Amino acid sequence: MPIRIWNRTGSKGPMKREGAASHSEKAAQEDSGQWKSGQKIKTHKPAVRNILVLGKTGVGKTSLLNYLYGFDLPTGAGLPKTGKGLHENVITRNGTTYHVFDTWGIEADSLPEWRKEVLALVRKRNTSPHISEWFHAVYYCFSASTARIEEAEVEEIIVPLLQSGCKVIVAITNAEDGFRKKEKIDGMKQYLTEELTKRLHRDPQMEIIPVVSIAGETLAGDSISRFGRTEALEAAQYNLADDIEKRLPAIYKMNVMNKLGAWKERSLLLLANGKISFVLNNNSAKQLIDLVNYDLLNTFGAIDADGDKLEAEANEYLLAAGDKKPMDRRWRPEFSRITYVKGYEYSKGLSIGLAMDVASSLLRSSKSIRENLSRRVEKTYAAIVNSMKKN
Ligand SMILES: Nc1nc2c(ncn2[C@@H]2O[C@H](COP(=O)(O)OP(=O)(O)O)[C@@H](O)[C@H]2O)c(=O)[nH]1
Ligand SMILES: [Mg+2]
Repeated sequence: MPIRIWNRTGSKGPMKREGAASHSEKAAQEDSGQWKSGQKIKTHKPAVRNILVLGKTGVGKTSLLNYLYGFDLPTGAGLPKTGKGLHENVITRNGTTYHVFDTWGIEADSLPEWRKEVLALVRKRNTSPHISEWFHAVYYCFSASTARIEEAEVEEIIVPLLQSGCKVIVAITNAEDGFRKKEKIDGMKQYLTEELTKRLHRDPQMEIIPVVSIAGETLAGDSISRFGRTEALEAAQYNLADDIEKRLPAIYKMNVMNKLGAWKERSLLLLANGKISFVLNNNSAKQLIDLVNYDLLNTFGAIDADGDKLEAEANEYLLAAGDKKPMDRRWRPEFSRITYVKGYEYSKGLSIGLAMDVASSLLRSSKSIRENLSRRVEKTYAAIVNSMKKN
């Protein structure tokens, strides 16, 4: 299991919100940079939106981004198709910074490869403890000119994205009037909705928006104007509070699992290799288990510190977004803090039991002691993890 080490330096100060503030209170808080609880916040996180655009080569991804965000990125077939990947463009509008990720190189035959890459990237960013890394919306483009929708695009990209809680908007590009265009667009909408409903077993709740990103002329000489910008931008509108509420518990949980997993690995290693002596009155087995328990307490401490940090960051973002809804205090899933692994005590010192200890010690190999202790570690780990699964 990969172990994520979170940066836990930085100020530790959970900014708990006491309750919802009214609009005027909120304004006052913003002016003074204070929460209702009176804790000062020095820096406001700027509003950040991360937008990703996906779809096969030539469907009009780059043109859509130019239209929606006012970029001037080169489009069209004349472009050298060098390499594959993501290209990040940044623009600030009304105090919000948009990081817009254009993609290129998705040909039909490279879909499986792409799916893996794109989904891994989206997952990595969407589960980051840093809110500024989350993707806020993904535009998936299909062109109404070809009206082609590959099953793999739906099944292997859009469905997993929706399942992971990502906001996906389908843009039907090249939506200008043309031969049987309306029929094609309606057909695409219907197909997508049916396929997604079938696969998700629910209403996909996904907006499908026809767009014309490039002004032009029809063959008959009529001019075509662009459209769909307002709808496309509105569909990507984003409620930070909702998103935080949705994502934070899972991210916190993942960190708990990673930290506990790391503790288990360290403990098993220690129990497999730590010194166990059989000299009379030796407490080496107990010392090993003391180390394991001490490490577990430290692990709980680290989990709490990470949780506080996550909460503090979320609150900073909520404040910057002018949100007035208090963060639900129950966002941190509870788990039972089993504070010790019961130790096998090889000897209790000079006591009446000493003779018996010595006798039993001769019967126990260090191997069986190690096995016994390792099992206890596994059991403790399983008990803690199971206690968290319930909520
Ligand atoms: N008529 C029309 N042409 C478009 C539209 N969107 C893109 N195009 C054209 O389609 C071609 C491919 O667009 P591009 O944005 O480079 O596609 P990408 O490979 O997905 O980034 C370019 O020649 C664009 O001018 C549209 O809505 N209407
Ligand atoms: Mg492009």
